[in-house]
Amino acid sequence: MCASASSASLIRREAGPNGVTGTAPRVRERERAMDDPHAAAALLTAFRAGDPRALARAISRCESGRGAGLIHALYPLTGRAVTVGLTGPPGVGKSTLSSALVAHVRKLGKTVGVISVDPSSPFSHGALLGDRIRLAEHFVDPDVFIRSMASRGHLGGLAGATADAVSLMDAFGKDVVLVETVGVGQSEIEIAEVADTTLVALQPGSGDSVQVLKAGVLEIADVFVVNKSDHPMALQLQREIRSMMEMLVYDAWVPELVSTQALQGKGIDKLWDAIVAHDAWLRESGAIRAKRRAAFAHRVRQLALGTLDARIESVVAELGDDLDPYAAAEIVLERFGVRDGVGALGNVRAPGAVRAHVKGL
Ligand SMILES: Nc1nc2c(ncn2[C@@H]2O[C@H](COP(=O)(O)OP(=O)(O)OP(=O)(O)O)[C@@H](O)[C@H]2O)c(=O)[nH]1
Ligand SMILES: [Mg+2]
Repeated sequence: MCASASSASLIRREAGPNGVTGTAPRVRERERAMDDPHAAAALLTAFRAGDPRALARAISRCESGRGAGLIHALYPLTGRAVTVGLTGPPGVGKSTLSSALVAHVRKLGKTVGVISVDPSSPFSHGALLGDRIRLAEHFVDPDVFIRSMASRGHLGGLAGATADAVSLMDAFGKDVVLVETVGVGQSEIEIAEVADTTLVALQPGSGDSVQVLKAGVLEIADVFVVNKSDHPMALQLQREIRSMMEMLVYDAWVPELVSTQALQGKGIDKLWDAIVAHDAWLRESGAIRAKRRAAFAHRVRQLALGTLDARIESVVAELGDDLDPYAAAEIVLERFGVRDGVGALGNVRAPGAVRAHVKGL
């Protein structure tokens, strides 16, 4: 699990098809060639035949905003994989947990896809490298497909790029798809839109439980993972999470709380059991339909808004300075055929269902 000389060389070798280096000239050349319909058909054929290079190239196409045709062709094959999102603050042990989960799931004979998302900045390439080092032991396993992705620039934002990659891995036939993203603001909320089961990892002695309360993460967690449970404050954090949950009335699924020592592989079996339990509950209760419908709606909205956003920008750029914002917005909307004006729908309502209520409120 740690970075050895051999794992470093593996990372270099793997960086082409699987990795962060999607902009190499050879890749760009291949992408251009893909605009040729014969090449697109060949990619689909290779994908359907189970060639992992075709999966890597398909994800690259989606990342560069040219994946509509692929998703169109492959979407009917999706919906089978167990999809798991893993979020939490930097350094909590997400990649170590991912690696341990992959090892566990492989022992059960299942194939796995891992997506580690860099939600934001050019500064966190270090984090991506760290992810790759921790996952390096799995690079040689042909039944584990690992992909790092920076999602800026995708039409559908973080969720869009990641959702495409999840769809592709699912369609490719991976039994389990695991998405790791650093919990910074919006990204941890969005992860709940791309995976059926969301794990929120926290670490002792860091004030994490307060962050959970603040950021609305409580809403999205299907399983809380207290990692680094070898830390002396681990029990304290478990108590804090439990007492936070006691303040709520859950409509249906009550999040499970699992403690792990990812580095030593401890508690990983319990964590997998909790994932399976949640997945089974989703399917048996029928909740999976509503969940997937909401995820679908989110994805469509993001794609549509991403397209509109770019067009709105150019209309706004043409407007004079003498307009107030409402009048300006009316003009913009008219350009897109919306004649009822701003606020025709009344107050904007946040989409999505509320899963839990604070007791007594
Ligand atoms: N003591 C202890 N350390 C752990 C445990 N799990 C992971 N670590 C260490 O915590 C550090 C961060 O682990 P990562 O897996 O890189 O954490 P991450 O959440 O993926 O980090 P980012 O991707 O940078 O956000 C590493 O030094 C791990 O070895 C654990 O159970 N106990
Ligand atoms: Mg990581």
